[in-house]
Amino acid sequence: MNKQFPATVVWGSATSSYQIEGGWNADGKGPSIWDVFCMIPGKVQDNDNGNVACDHYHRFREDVALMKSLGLKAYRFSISWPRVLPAGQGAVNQAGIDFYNALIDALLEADIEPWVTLYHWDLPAALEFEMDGWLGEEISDAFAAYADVCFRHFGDRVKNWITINEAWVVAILGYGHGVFAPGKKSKDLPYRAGHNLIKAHAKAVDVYRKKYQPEQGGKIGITNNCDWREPLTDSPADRAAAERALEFFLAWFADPIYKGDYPACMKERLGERLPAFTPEEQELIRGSSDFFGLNHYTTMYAADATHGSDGGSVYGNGGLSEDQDVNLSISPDWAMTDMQWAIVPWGCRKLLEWIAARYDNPPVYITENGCAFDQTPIDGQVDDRDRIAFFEGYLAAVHEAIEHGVNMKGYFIWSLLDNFEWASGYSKKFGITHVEAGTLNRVPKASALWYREVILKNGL
Ligand code: PNW
Repeated sequence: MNKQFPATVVWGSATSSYQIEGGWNADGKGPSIWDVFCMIPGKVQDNDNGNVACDHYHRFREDVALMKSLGLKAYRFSISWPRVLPAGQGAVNQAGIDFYNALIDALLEADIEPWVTLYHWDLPAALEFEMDGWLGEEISDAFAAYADVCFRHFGDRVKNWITINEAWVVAILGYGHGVFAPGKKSKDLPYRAGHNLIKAHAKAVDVYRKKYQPEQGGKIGITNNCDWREPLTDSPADRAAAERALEFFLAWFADPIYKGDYPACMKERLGERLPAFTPEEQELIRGSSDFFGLNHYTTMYAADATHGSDGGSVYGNGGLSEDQDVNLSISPDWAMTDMQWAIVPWGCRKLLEWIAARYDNPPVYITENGCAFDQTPIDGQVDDRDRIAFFEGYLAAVHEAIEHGVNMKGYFIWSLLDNFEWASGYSKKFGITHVEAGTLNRVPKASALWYREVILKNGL
């Protein structure tokens, strides 16, 4: 990586609470829907669960020391809602507050900027029972009340807030394909869940802006995920299909926030199946993100399927493909990660340029980019050249996007630690640090040391 990035780019790595913390019932924490989902035989590969995970709840000081040794300037983590509010609402668990206070203080002590996600999928199980989770009318207010607790306790030191991580995954994988908690399979529920996720985000931002931002002076936004969709051929039909696929993926959530409403093509195709915002809701939602958070992993070809969709693949696909009339495919020439996600750096550049064009060049933070590869440590060292090649490619693409005028502000590697990869359990390893199952010893991979060089070269 010989290219120089603007000195203002924030360099970090990311994790999420359920994937690394463990301590699933420690010190008063309530159960989350992922705690429960993992108990159901067959939902997660090898019936793995996050009960212990990387034991970060007990070992966070070691992990912060590791981050410091890697030269990270920023660390994105998420707060476990049921650790702070065991029943999802009402009584606060002081031990949960103490844990995040200690983590935030340790990060600041190490000169690492905390980037805090409020919701990375571990919904309090109580709210699944009582409010029907993200399908319930009351859930957005419950989320805003939880966010208020976090701003109040942590906002004096946390200046970068992300409300919701990847509403698309929550809606499509949690309520459409049912492969993630709460495991519902439906053609209509994803759009209802998505609607409530957007409202929850906007209400939390409203609380922050009215009650905390003037005094605390931080930024708040949302992180959405999107793959790139490249037209399979140059035909107008395939080009339109690729555009439609991007609209059903990213504009579903970004259009309401940047333009005040769902994309026209979704409204036309879904009709009554897509809930509508009231004018008051539109007012609250429009402009509700101080930055554009983006998680990006891969690229697929999109072809028009107006005359018959192949239904698409379940995991890592573009949503409910029959609603879009899009067929997705990949090129046999593309290298693949262990997730079977294609490595296509130019797709990242094209996506960044698509976002800049559609949303008037907002400040963009790539809050996740990374790859799963499994390398065995040899003499306590991991030589993960595939991962280094991946980051070389994607960072070069990001650099090109900057040269083309994209307002790129930050880049976070997913992930700091090998961790619990949701329905794939511990079988997929995204970390730049190897965590040995059983012993939980942390070994920085070669990519971590390579990343330190990139940061040193580009840091202030
Ligand atoms: C993201 N898809 O998940 C999450 O934010 C992380 O928690 C996760 O570990 C990481 O990416 C790697 O998977 C995704 O099917 C899960 O397109 C599935 C998809 C995308 C992102």
